Amino acid sequence: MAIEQTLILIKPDGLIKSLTGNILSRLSEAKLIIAGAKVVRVTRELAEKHYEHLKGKPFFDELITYIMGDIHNTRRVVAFVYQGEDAIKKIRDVVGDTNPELANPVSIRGAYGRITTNGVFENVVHASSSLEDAEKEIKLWFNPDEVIEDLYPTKEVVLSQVHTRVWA
Ligand code: IDP
Ligand code: MG
Repeated sequence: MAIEQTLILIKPDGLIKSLTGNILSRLSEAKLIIAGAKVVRVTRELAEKHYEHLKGKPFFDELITYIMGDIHNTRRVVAFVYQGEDAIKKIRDVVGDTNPELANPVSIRGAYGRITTNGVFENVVHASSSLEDAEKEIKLWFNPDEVIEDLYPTKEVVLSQVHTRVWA
């Protein structure tokens, strides 16, 4: 079976419910390696790119508000790249169905997710659902140097006049 990589996000509800440790323990059942990890401030632009396939759905605006952290007052998610054999399916199995009420009760979403009165599925984590989605999502959330493996082709560019912050 092929080595794959997949993007996992601990969504704002997972963070404020203090579920990070539990979620990582459950994900470790898939016996994969972590190739990248970081805390990300979620801008509207990032949120809308991540969920662009859902534009036009009745829950889209609420979903963007949710992933940006505006509902839970925490504008951050924790992002991981997991890598290993059959990673996408293995992680999706541990994560469970999109709808937390239909998800297997022992899956992460089944155990910790809920449907809000606004109808948003607050399902605690995101996990890529196909190879194509994984590539698109990992490239969106991580720069090549933030992932410890060479996952996709890169190119070198010379940047001039780049303004960046350094420690004072
Ligand atoms: P996935 O996260 O299982 O891959 P997607 O269809 O890609 O599911 O949807 C992205 C996210 O949008 C879901 O995780 C969930 O938070 C939300 N969502 C999806 N479908 C619905 C719905 O029918 N009602 C409310 N929220 C939904
Ligand atoms: Mg999806």
